[in-house]
Amino acid sequence: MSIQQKIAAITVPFDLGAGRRGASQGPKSIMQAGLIRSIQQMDLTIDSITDISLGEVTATAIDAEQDITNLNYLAEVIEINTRLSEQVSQAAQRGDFPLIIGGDHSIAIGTLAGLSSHYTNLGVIWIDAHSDLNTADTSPSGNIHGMSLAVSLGIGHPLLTNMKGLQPKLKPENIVLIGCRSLDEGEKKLIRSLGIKCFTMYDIDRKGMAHVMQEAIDYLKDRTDGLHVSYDVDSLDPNEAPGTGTAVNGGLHFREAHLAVEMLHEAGIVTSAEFVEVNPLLDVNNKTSQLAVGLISSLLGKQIL
Ligand code: B3U
Ligand code: MN
Ligand code: MN
Repeated sequence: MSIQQKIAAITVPFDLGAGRRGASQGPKSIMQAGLIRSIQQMDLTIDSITDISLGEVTATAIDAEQDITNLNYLAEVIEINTRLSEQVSQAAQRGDFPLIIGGDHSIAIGTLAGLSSHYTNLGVIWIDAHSDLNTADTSPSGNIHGMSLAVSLGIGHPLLTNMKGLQPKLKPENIVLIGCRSLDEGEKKLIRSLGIKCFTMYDIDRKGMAHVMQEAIDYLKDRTDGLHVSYDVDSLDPNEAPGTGTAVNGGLHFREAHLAVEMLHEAGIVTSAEFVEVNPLLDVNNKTSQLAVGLISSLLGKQIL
C-alpha cells in the first residue's frame, strides 16, 4: 500500500464455510487485541470500518432442482460473499486499501469477486497450510472454506462460480501458494495441471523464507497490476497459532510468518489483504488474535526499528 492510501477495514464474522464454529468471533477478538490502535500508531488513516453480517437467509435463494451435494451452508456462503464483494468493490473504487478480517476462508470468494473487476491481472499470494482448491466432487468435507481458491478461478459449482452474476476469475499463473502441507488428491492434480506456483513447507525448509518470498515477489511483480494477500493463520505452526479450526503440524514459525509480510510491504506491491481463520474458541490466552494483529501491522509497514 502507499502511505497516502486510506484503509477500508471490513470485518466478516462468518464461520459457516468451516467445519467447526468459532471463526465468526475472529473479528471481535482481533479488534480487542488492539488492531485499530496498532494501525493508528503507524500514522495510517482508517477510512471506514464496515461489519458484514449475514442477516436472514432463505433457502429459496437456491433452486430446489439444483444439485447441491457436498456444499455445506451453500445459501449462507453465497449471501455473505455477495454482501462482502459489494463492500470490497466500493472500497477499491474509492482508491482505499481493502483490509478484510474474517471469518473463515470461504470469504475469499467475495473478496476476490469484489476486487477482480478493478484489475486486469490481479495477483494473489495465498499463505495457507491448505490450497483451498477443492470442488464439491473432490472435497473430503463439503466445507466451502476448502474450495474458495478454486471458485475464484472459476472452478466448481456454478452457483458459487457465478454467484449472483459476480465472476471472480483469477488466472492460475497470477497465483502463488505459500506454506502448503495438507493437500487433497484433487487439489494436487489441479495445482499440477494448471501450473500454479506453489512453495510448500519443503521449499521453505530447503531454501528459507527470505528466498521463497523473494522468488514469489519477483514472479508476481511484473505480471500483475494489483496484489491481494490472503493470509490463513493455519499456515503457522499450531504452537504459534493454536486458535484455528484446522491446525496442521509443521507450519511457519513466528519470525517466518512475519518476514513474509515484512517483505511484501517492502516490495510495495500489495493492494489489498485478508486475514482469516482465527478461532478464539480454540485459542490460548488470545495468542492467535495477537499474532494476527502483529502480522497485519507488519504487512501495513510496522518496523522493528
Ligand atoms: N482440504 C480439507 C481441509 C481444509 C481446507 N481448508 C481448511 N481445511 N481450513 C477440506 O476440507 O477441503
Ligand atoms: Mn484456507
Ligand atoms: Mn488453511
